[in-house]
Amino acid sequence: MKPSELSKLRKEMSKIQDSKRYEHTLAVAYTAANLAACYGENVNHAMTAGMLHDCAKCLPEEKLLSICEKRHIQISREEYKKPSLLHAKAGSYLAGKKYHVSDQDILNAIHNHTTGRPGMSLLEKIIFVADYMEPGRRQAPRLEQIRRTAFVDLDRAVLLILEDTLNYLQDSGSVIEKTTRDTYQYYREMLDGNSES
Ligand code: DGI
Ligand code: FE
Ligand code: FE
Repeated sequence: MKPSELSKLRKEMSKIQDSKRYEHTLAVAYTAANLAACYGENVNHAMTAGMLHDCAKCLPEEKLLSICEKRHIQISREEYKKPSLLHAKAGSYLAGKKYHVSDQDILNAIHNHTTGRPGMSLLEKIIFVADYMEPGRRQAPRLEQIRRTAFVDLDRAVLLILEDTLNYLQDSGSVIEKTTRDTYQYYREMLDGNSES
């Protein structure tokens, strides 16, 4: 994706997203670009994935379900209960189909940006972390610590985010997708050993 194509994507997103979501999109793209520069990832790929990660966020739930059903994208029990989670998978599909992204790593970064996945690539981790820490986010606990950690230990930042997300979801009684738990377990075992279950 050339810089000129990136500016096309920006225009597209400004058309389909409300202003708050569009601000978030730009902030994720630039935060991801900075993390990419820090860790030696392709900055252009990071910008593209950041720009498109929420391209399906403004679609109604029925549309998210119908895109996934039609394209035989697997839908879990939790996703049927909370179809908004599907904006990541549907967004990845649209990034390829509608926005002509062919790089599989970019498509995966969009696909996995909400739940993460065990063994994420560098780009996937960058998008996962950028989505959570972009400057417009205000309400999360440990945000300052996570923002600092992101530039020195990306895996640790992923773990802190998953820990806080799971706590939040548990406290609010939300359905929790298995992948979110599996991703947390994976990074906890990787970083802190597997002494606890
Ligand atoms: O689309 P965004 O709001 O920018 O961010 P996102 O795609 O990471 O979605 C954020 C929400 O997703 C956040 O409130 C946490 C939630 N989330 C992540 N994993 C799960 C989840 N929500 C439920 N119900 N279950 C999960 O496993
Ligand atoms: Fe999202
Ligand atoms: Fe987002």
